[in-house]
Amino acid sequence: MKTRKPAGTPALAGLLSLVLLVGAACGGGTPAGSARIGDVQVTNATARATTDDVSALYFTVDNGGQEADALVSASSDSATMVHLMSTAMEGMSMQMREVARIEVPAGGRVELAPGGYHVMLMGVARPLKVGERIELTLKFERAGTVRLRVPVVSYSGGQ
Ligand SMILES: [Cu+2]
Repeated sequence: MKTRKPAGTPALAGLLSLVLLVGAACGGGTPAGSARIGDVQVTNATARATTDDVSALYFTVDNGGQEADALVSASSDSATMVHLMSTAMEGMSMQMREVARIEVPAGGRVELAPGGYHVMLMGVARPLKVGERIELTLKFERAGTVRLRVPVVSYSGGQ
């Protein structure tokens, strides 16, 4: 059973949500490597420090909505080419393939991680060093486009 709130409460709640919205827009409450758009939450984004002009980005996507969504493209001003890719064993070797979309089920989670899905950067203009942050824009089919700042970290092992 829902109880009726006192008359003054809705206005106060509205004001509070407005304050939260402004805070989020200024990036005040959003940690690096995280962003939210609609029902989609991106967390723990990291970019691989470079030794050449190639890098990979990894992050977690949670879909809190009732409808399936999908990551359909990514872009960054740090690289000339940005692709969605999967890594999988094919025969005896690990193969990377470009994918058109990465599905995020309703109420579900997808992890982009070494050895699996990742966002590949090619033609990285200048070396990405540990501790700096790069800009990343992600486009989701339903939720829309979100921009985040991604910390560069050191990884060992394959992409
Ligand atoms: Cu790749």
